[in-house]
Amino acid sequence: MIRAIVFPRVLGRSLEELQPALNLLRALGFAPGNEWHEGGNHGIEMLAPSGGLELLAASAAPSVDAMVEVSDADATYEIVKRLSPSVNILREISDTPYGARLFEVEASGLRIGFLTYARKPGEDSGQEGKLDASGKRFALVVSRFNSFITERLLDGALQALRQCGTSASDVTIVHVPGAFEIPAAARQLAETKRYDAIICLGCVIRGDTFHYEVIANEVTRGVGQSAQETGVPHAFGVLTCDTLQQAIDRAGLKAGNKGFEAGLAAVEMASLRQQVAANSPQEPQERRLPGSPKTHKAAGATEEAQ
Ligand code: INI
Repeated sequence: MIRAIVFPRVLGRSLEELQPALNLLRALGFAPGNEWHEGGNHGIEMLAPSGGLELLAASAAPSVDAMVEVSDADATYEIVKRLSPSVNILREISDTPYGARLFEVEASGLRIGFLTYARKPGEDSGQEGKLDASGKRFALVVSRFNSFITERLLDGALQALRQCGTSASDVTIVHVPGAFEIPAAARQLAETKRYDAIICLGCVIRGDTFHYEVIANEVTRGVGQSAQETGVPHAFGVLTCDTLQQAIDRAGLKAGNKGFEAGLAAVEMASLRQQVAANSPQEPQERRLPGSPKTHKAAGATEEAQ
């Protein structure tokens, strides 16, 4: 009946002293769990999808307090390196004798190892985008309606882009009046083909909005349609909430920051798109002058004017 295990660990006396470790764990996708404050003490759970205890019979204590298995230790290492100097690399990434890729870090006195086990021969986990945004360009469309929420989403998305290696000159920010206007602006940006992904940020609150369903449906449909018809990945960071409290929670407090998640999704999808394109054999393209007839290459096909 065990559902989860949590290791309580004191990393300091104030919340500020936890920040480097919290930033590290958030940057890597740990989800915030319960948070408590009592008698000057604070606890913040950071949760992984699964975990376990490792019991050791050994002559020395382990070099780290926790070991975290990740899907790609090399990509994780790239993210962690950018968090320096608040995070110290204790052991550079390298192969281990037991066939894993491993590195170790320290933040706020907490020592963590990150590792990926090598794949067995013939094991194919499928393609996956990398959280490496270097050299990629992103456009963010942010609605001004409920701006005290959408500006927090924007901060979260920009933080995700920075942590994945995007330079400021590769980021374009466009503001629109409300969520309803997001799809049109996103589409115009996508059609320029200048961006590897578009990040859409907005906030629709049922409590305040008589036509909530109309706007929420339209922005969702419009962003999806723009992604499908332009082929450019669009990340959906538009909050559709029942209450203002829900919106506040999803824009940086209890339930994380959906803008940050949208930023990571944009980076991953931009990378995946590049990988899929690189791995797909290209149809030989015929050069055609504007207005000249289109030709069919299939055997026996006749030439046909467009
Ligand atoms: N726009 C939002 O982004 N969120 C809302 O909650 C909202 N409400 O409450 O109406 C909202 N309305 C404005 C709408 O998106 C358009 O900007 C407006 O209708 C002009 O086209």
